[in-house]
Amino acid sequence: MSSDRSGKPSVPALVHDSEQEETEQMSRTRLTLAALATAALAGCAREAPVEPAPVVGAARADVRDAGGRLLANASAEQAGDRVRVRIEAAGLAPGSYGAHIHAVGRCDAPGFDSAGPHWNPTLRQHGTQNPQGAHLGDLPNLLVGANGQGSFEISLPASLAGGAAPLLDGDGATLVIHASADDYRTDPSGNSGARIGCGVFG
Ligand SMILES: [Cu+2]
Repeated sequence: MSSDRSGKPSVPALVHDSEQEETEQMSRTRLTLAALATAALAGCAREAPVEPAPVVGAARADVRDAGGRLLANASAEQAGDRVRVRIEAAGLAPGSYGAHIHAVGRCDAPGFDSAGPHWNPTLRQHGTQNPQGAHLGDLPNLLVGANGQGSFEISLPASLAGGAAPLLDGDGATLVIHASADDYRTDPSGNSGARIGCGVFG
């Protein structure tokens, strides 16, 4: 392929570009026509049909202690190209707790070692304040107030299902809560202590 001085491919690429543009223009036109047809149909109906939001997946996890007592509810939802994770305390004493997505969907009490390490498909170290971090499964600490309430929501650049490294891969995933706060920098677990609660995403 020939190149101009800037190093960019010249003639063949231009031909290709214009062909591509034509194709894109045609599909844009088709989309516009389809949208107009839909709008026209909607206008005729007594009630305009509401286009349902695409269901792309959601998972939940009940985080329980070794005795089976509920500590928190967690959810993970695909929203565009991100996964939105929510956690809400439901039976934790006031305090700050490390919370992570762990790589294996299995919660064997009492130690929950079966949940494996943090979910880390990008092979980083632990912690958002670690220059080599962070794990994709690293989450903010769950802060529980005097009234027992606490929650957070975070959006991760990840896939719930499908793609190269989905959250719900063959061996699943868990939400683990630790005894202490995560310092956001110490590999591999932020000095967050024992695993006191675990819930399998499903
Ligand atoms: Cu953890």
